[in-house]
Amino acid sequence: MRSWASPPSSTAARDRLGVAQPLSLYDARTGAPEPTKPGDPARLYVCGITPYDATHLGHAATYLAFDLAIRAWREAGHEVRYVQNVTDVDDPLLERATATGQGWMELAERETELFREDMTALNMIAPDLFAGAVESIPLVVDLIKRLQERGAVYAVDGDLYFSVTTDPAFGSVSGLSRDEMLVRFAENGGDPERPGKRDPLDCLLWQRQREGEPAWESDLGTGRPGWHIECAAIARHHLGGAFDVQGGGSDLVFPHHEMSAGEAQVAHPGEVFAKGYSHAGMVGYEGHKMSKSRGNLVLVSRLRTDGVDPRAIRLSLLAHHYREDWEWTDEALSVGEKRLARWVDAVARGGVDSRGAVSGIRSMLAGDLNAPAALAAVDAWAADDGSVVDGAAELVAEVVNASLGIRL
Ligand code: 5CA
Ligand code: ZN
Repeated sequence: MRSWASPPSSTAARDRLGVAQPLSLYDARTGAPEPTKPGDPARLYVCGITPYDATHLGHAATYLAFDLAIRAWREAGHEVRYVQNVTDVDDPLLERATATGQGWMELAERETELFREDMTALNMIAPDLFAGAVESIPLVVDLIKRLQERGAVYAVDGDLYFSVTTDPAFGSVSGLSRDEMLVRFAENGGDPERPGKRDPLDCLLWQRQREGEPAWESDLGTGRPGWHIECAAIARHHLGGAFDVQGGGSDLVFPHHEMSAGEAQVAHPGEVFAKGYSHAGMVGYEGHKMSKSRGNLVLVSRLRTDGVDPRAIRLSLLAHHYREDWEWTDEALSVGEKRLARWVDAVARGGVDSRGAVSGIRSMLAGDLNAPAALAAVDAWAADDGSVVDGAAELVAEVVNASLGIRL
């Protein structure tokens, strides 16, 4: 489907400062920051929205984390290929459409368009490929057929399941115990109790048509794709095997990222799905994870309608390390607004020698995207009222634009 217009990619900072340090990212499998060693291009897949209530600040925080990663890779001299999906057919979307008397396609299209507008306003680098689940059904069917050839698929009342025991590496993404997996699976769309399954953790690949639900004809029968296979198929097809980073929020570590990796790896033996698995923390609001199902949302579009500068929203999110779980408050926004005003003012005024500050920003971001430390480096520069050095403010503005995505 159509992506959004990416902000212009500027090489000004790189031209003046040379390439930045290589990017390290925390990897779920090792539980530690690991140096990324991207090929040419660096290949990134980020799990996209299920478009029934877009875009809350939790979504925005997650996409911002990976926007920073792309910027850090670019500053380190890499080209980046970025793929993001849209889960434009799935249970929660269909349920919301039914509950509100809307067509599911119309709902998905409207919320996806709002998401594009929000991402554009927030200056987020656009995916090179923005792939809907519906348009990707042929890829899903092909991947399931490969799994069938490997003996990894069985049917329960016409629904097709992935047999997790066929994946010798199953569990290596999340590192969870089987008991923890069972809990998380039940909480996140899984069906451990369903009679007829070989293993309670086996996950749905293809759901035969249910009355009143959309379905597509295929060699697998008439039905629709399961969730995990959607990302496995889109990522594997458009990025190839062993791509650099699979990203999303930490709510996706299990089952989603574990299952999609397992499915892709069993279908393509000997080839890892992703080289690294990177997750953003959960943004909460009013004591709970911000979520469409709970309805405790602060929407980016609502803040924009209220006249909030999207740069201030971005700065409010950047004030928290991407791996942290944190609570959104009005105070968080006002800190962002004040910081934006101070930075704009400092750049307009001119500033002290900025070479230390800008190398600080780039190295903080290269080290597992430490945005709060990068903001502190700009704060310190902006607060220094020593003698003005020609060109210093322009250099800060270039680096803040290239690395943090804030145009001053
Ligand atoms: N369509 C699937 C992924 S394939 C999905 O999880 N959609 S979503 O709309 O629920 O979430 C979109 C992205 O935002 C996911 O990467 C998810 O991990 C992340 N996300 C959802 N809620 C939050 C939150 N409260 N804080 C941070 N990130 C969140
Ligand atoms: Zn996904």
